[in-house]
Amino acid sequence: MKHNVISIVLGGGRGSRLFPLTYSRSKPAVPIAGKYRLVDIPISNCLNSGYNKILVLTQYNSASLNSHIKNSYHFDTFSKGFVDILAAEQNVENDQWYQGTADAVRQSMKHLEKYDYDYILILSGDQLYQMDFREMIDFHNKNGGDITIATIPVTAKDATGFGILKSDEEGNITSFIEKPTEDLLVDWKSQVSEKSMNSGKEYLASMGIYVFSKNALLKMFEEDAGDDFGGELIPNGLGNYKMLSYQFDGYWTDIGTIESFYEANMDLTRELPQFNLFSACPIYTRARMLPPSKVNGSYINKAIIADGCIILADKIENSIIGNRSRIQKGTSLKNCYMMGADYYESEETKVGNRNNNIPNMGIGEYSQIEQAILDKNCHIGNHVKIIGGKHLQDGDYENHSVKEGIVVVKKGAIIHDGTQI
Ligand code: ADQ
Ligand code: ADP
Repeated sequence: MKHNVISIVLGGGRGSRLFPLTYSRSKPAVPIAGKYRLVDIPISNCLNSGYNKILVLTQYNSASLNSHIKNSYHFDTFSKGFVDILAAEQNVENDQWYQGTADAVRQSMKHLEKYDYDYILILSGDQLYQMDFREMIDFHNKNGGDITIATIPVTAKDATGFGILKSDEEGNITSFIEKPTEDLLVDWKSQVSEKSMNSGKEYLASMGIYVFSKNALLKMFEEDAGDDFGGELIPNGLGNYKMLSYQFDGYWTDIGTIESFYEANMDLTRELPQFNLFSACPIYTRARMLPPSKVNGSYINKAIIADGCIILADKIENSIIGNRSRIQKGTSLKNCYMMGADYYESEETKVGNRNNNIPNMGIGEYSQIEQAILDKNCHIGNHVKIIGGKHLQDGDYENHSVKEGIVVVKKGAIIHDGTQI
């Protein structure tokens, strides 16, 4: 059945947990898997589900997000499709930025008035998964829901980071608690499949993916001035609205922190990754017209190599090499996500680099890099050694940060010959 849906992607607050990747760009613009941006995931899920009216809410607008959306998502005039960015704006009635997820949606409602829709699909901007939202909205419709929350079984360890709920046999949500502390957890186990139970996943978590019937959402906003869905509107609304749990059993992961972002990217390099990039439902992104990548004399294993790269490296293992990366001879990379570059340096620029003692963009000769994320446009010299791991202390330095043992080299950083991290 065809539903009239508007999708709202919550593009993120300050994105401080992804710092320094979000230092100069908004969270939805963070590059993932060598050639995509975080925002491409929820947008592609919407498009693959047949929903092409999409708003991306972001706390601050950035040139890179704008240009990415503008260059990636084109619709023909007859489809009425769009992907628009709504950045938090100060205006006469409101001098505050979005205070939370519900507040962000509430403030955007005025922009929706001009559209005809029955359902609002609210999505997080920092999750990796593939989901057919049509099935979720069919479920919502068939069961007469006011609100449907996509849910997934998680372990006790993970449960404290999510909204946890219980539902009856028909899927009606009977109780909900946002990010319960460990001591509260005992009371929150749910009936889950045998497979989930065997892997210790006995708690039903909200995936932060919501379907609202239009009138239910408008009424909720009238009745509840709260700023957050998970913290306020959902638990407060229990009993007054028909809230349903829609259990999802595919791969889903939150990528809001450096550690989870890194793990999700590294997972893609496995022989059989949990997230399928090679599916009939494509992840859309910007078509860049780059040349195919070129590799000379390298040993490459379990790696994803994006477009436009020139690789002379000695060895690349369990790594993602992003667009336009250049890696010189003798260098080895292991467990790395190199985001690549936004442009190629001209011969003139390279002469300038040499005169100023700056390594060219990319990675130089005989360097060794392990357990690291290299943001775009890095200049890493010869004989550089960057070895991430738990032996490193978390911290933020001029050219890099360390989080949970993962070294993040900042965008455009200049790492001189012989540097050791
Ligand atoms: P969290 O992910 O912790 O929990 P939150 O930080 O509110 O919730 O973020 C939800 C999404 O909205 C993220 O994509 C975030 O970047 C974005 N977002 C947050 N504030 C925003 C703002 N002011 N403007 C625009 N976007 C904003 C939520 C639910 C839990 C659920 C988890 C699942 O509250 O119940 O379990 O998602 O990940
Ligand atoms: P990020 O991916 O880090 O968010 P942006 O998307 O803001 O970065 O930057 C990418 C865009 O900027 C690309 O379109 C690229 O062509 C352009 N760009 C950035 N720096 C340069 C430069 N020094 N010379 C030419 N183009 C550049």
